[in-house]
Formats: sequence, C-alpha cells, structure tokens
Amino acid sequence: MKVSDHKNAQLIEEAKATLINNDLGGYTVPTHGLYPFQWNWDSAIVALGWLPFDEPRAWEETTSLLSAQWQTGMVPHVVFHQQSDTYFPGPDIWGVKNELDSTSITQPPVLASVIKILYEETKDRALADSQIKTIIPQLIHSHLWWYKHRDPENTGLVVSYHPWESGMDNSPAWDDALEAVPCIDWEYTRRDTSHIDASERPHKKEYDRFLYLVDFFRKMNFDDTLIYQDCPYRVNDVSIISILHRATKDLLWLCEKTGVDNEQTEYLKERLNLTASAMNKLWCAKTNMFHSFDTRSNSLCQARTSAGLLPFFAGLVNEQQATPLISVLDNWLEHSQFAISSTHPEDPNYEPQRYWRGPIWLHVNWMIMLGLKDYGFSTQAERITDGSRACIYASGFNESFHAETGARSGGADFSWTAAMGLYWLL
Ligand code: 9WN
Repeated sequence: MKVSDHKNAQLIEEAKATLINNDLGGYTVPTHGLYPFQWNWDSAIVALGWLPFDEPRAWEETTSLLSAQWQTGMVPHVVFHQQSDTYFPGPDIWGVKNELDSTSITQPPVLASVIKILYEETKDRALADSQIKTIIPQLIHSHLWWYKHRDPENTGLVVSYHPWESGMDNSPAWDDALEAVPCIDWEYTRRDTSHIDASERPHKKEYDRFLYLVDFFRKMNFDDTLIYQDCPYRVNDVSIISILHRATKDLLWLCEKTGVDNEQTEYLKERLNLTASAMNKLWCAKTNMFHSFDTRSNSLCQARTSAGLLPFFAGLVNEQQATPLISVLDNWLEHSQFAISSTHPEDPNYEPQRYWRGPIWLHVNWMIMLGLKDYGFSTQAERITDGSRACIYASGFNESFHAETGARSGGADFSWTAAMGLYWLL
C-alpha cells in the first residue's frame, strides 16, 4: 500500500521536523523527556535520516558520538552531553569519570555500516573524504576493542554484559540469564514510567538487575578483564554478533577504498573467519532459528526473537540454514499485516505491546530486509518494507509499534523511526 504523493510529502516534512526538533546541536536525542541524551545505535540510524537533506549534519551525528570513544576503543551506549533529570539512571549512578560523561557499556555497533552508506551515497565527495580520514581509525579502534576485549579467548563470538548493550532491553531472550543476576539492595525512582505507561515498559524485577549490573561495573573499576571473569550476566548476543560482523565487513570495504591495509585490517579479516566458523553454536535445529547463548549456564537462550534473523544481515546464514529460516520468517509474517515483531507471535513470552517482547522496531526490520535482499529473498524483503511503511501510515513516527495493530508504542516523535522514514520508506 502507498499513500498519495501529497500525503507522502507531508510525512517527509513531519519526519524532517522530528529530527530538527530533536537536534540538540551536533547530536539528536531519541525523543525529548524519555531519552534526553545521545544513544549509540540511535545516532547511527539517525545519521541516515539526516543524509538526504543535510549531509554535514549526518556526518556530525557520527563524529559527536565518536567524540565520546573511550581510550580502550569502546564507544559508549549513552553520552551525557548535558545534564537532564528526566531520565534514570544518569551519570552519577554510572560513575564514569571521563572528559565526556557516558555510560560504561556499549550498544550494537551498526555505525561502520552506516558510515559506508554515507560514504557511498554522498553528494559532497570532498566532505566525505575529509570526514572518513579521522573516522576510519576510530572505527578500527572500536572494532579491535570488540574482538580483543569482548572475546579474549578467541571463541569467535563476542560477549555482552548487559541487556542494555543489546539495545533490546527486556527481550524474553534475556529472561533466564537475567534471573541469575542478583537484585540491587537500594531504593530508586524510575523516570521512564512517568513518560510512558508501565504496560509498555520493562518490569521492576528487570530494572533491579539492570541496576545491579551498573553497580557491578563501577565496583570493578570498569576493568574489561575483571568484568569478563566475574560478570554474572555474560551472553553471546546473536544480534550484536551479526551487526558487528556486517559492520566489520563494511569497515574493511571502507579501508580498501581508502588504501588502509595493515596488521589491524589483517587481524579484522581473521576475526571474520573465526566468527563464521563459530556460528553453528547459535543455531537451533528444533526452532530452525539462531538464538543467543548464555555463557554462564552454557545454554541457548530459549525465546524466538527477531535477533535470530539478523544473521541474514551479516551474511552468516549458510545454505542448509537459509531455507528453514525463511520458512520461520514466512510463518512469522502471516501473523500480521505489519512487519517483523521483536518476539515471534507464537513464543510463550510474546507480549505485543511491551517494548522488546513484541512490538515492531523499524531499524531492526531495515537490517533484516537488507540481509534478505543480499540473499536474493526479494519477496520477503518487499513484504517487510511494505509492512514497515504501513506502521508509519497507521500511526506516525513512534519509538516502536504494537505488533498486531501497528498502533503507537513507546515514545512519540521518535528520531530513529523518522530517520527510517526519510532514508528507507517514504
Ligand atoms: C536504555 C534509546 C534507547 C534505545 C534502546 C531502547 C531504549 C534505554 C531505556 O532506548 O533503551 O538504553 O532506558 O529504555 O531499548 O534500544 O537505544 O532510544
């Protein structure tokens, strides 16, 4: 389904206005109030939204994020550029003492894939060439950090220490792994449920553990080695692994284009091979899907979530897996006229309105769609594109969408949804 040209033009203007209104000068907040800072994977996606109408601003979105890169190479999950009391937990709880306040964890590293798109689609070659000179070394530093610090035993599969790192915070995939984490023993006041109805947000039992982990990182002095050894939550997140894999390929493409060829790029190539040979560990022959793996209990995370389709984006689905995985996807799409829900509708923990337990997230659909196209599954790619567009037609630029009705879910006037509208759907 498509709307009239007039309606489409109106939606484009609304999407632009959303980004402009969420622009705090060099970085774009996901939405005012609920998320008043710069988030890592949000900013990467948002740069794609700026690209068609303000290229310098698109680059700036990425460089402002990279300006908070840690000396270790980690690009933090949230950058606290300026103070705000509408969000919890803020910088005081995280306790990081860097020049720029940030959290002490990271988020899915989709940035290099976005930079490749900016570089390929630029209309201002001189600008792109000058930006890329400083960005490529920063990206290499970040990817080396991922492999060396998050997979120190060279298993091929990096680990994540917090559901917030996945960006899919209360996904049912994390339920069992999170239950093994103690609860914090101090009182706190959440701010999210003063902006959004509690029925659309994670439960207290999840926040108690989210915060325990935040305390734990601070107590470990943010030391990567100690955290790797002792963190009570340590998972091979199939979404992060897939996004990192694709991003490393895209980074190596950028390196080749710009004549960067050294020991570091060789190392990254070796890492790609290592991941490809380890992926079978995340495949489940019973569900015919990929799952994350809990390295503490040594078992696959049970839930069937959209993360399990992201290996398409990475090119990590082999010939034997592609056909059964496409059957799973076809069955998934039969449940709604909209796009892929964050949890499979037949999963026992599916909740169509609760955040990452059901609602539809457009940027995840975009990544799955790109992967399907690469594999030649164009019918499914088009179906996902149409279903994603239908979400915007049904209810505008929301954080996410009710899995069955396409109704608004989460925050309104949301940057990454506006960006997906501008770059992909409108
Ligand atoms: C915690 C900003 C972020 C997204 C995440 C989404 C949500 C934060 C929260 O909002 O997470 O990082 O407080 O709920 O889950 O994917 O990056 O939009």
